[in-house]
Amino acid sequence: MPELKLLPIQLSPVALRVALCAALCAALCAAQTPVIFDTDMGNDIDDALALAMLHSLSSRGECRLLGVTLTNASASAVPYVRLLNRFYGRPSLPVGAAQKHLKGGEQDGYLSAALQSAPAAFRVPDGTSEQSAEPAVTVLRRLLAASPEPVTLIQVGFSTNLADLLASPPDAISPLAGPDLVKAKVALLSAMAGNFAETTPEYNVRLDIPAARAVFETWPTPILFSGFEIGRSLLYPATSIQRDYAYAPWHPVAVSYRAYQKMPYDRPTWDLTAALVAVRPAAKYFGLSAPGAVHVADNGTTRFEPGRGTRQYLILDPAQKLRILEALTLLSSEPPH
Ligand SMILES: [Ca+2]
Repeated sequence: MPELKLLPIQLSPVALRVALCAALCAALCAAQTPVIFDTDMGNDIDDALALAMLHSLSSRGECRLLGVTLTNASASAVPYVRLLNRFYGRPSLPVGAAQKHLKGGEQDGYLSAALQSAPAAFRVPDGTSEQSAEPAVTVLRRLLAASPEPVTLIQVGFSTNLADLLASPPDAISPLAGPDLVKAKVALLSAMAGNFAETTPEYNVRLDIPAARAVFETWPTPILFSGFEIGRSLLYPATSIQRDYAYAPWHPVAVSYRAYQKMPYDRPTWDLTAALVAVRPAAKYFGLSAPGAVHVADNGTTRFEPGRGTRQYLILDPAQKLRILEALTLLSSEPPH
C-alpha cells in the first residue's frame, strides 16, 4: 500500500481501518442533531409514540436523544419514561422530573398499565433511585451546558419547564442565566402547541398559560409550532398498533395504546409531528407560515402576527398526508436496534 508512506506516521492496515472508522463515526456524530424531549407523558398517547420515534431516529443516527424532561407530575411518569428508555436500549438516558402539579395535567392514561405489566427485564426496580429523578430544569441546564453543539428542544407538553429554564439564574452548572444559556445552546424549539386554524385554546397552552406566554413571547431562538390542527388531520391508525408492534411479545407502546382507550381507535399525531420536523427539517413534510410573533391571550388562545419575529407554524398540504403518516408509523414502530 504505497499511499501509506505519505502519512507522517505509518499505520498498519488494521490501525488505519480503526482510524478511518473513528473519523467516520466522528463525522456522523457531528451530523446528528442533539435533541431533548420535553413531554407531559401520560396525558395522551401521542407522547409515547413520539418518544418511540425519537429512539428510532437516534438509532438510525439522524439525531442524538440527550434526555427527557417531564411536565406531568404523576409519580408514574418518571418510571414509565425509564421503562421506555430501557426497552429501546438506553437505560441511562437522563430524565428530569416535573416540579409543578397542574390541574388536569397529571393523568395516568397508560403509565401504570404499562409499568405493572412489564416483564422483569424492563421493569424499573422498586425502591431504587430510578423511581425518581432530578428536577427537569436542572437536567435541562446540565444537558445544554454540556452540549458542544446547538441543541433542538422538542416541547410536546406544557411550557412549564422551558419557562422555568428561562427564569433560571446562573448556578454551579453554568455561569449563564436561562436566556443566555438558551441563546448560546439552543438552535430551535419545536413545539406542539397552539391552534393556528381556530380561536380555541389548545390543551398544552391552556394548562399553563403564563408559562406558554413567557416561552412563546420571549424565547430567544426560533420556534416552530405544530398546531392542534396539524395532528388532528393526521390520525395514527389502530391497524399499525395491531400489526407493526407484534415483533415483541410485550411492547410498551402497544400496551400503552391499548390501555389509553378502547381499541380499535385512531389517534391524532400531535406530538409525533413536532418530533418529526425537529429531526428532519429539510424533508419538507410540511409547508411553513411566514415568520412572525405568537401571542397568548388570557384564555389560552394563540394568535399569530406575521412580520417581526422568529416564530413559524406548520401548514399541512393534503398531498403529503400519506407520506407523513408512513414516516410516523414506520419510525414509531421500528424495533430497537
Ligand atoms: Ca403531549
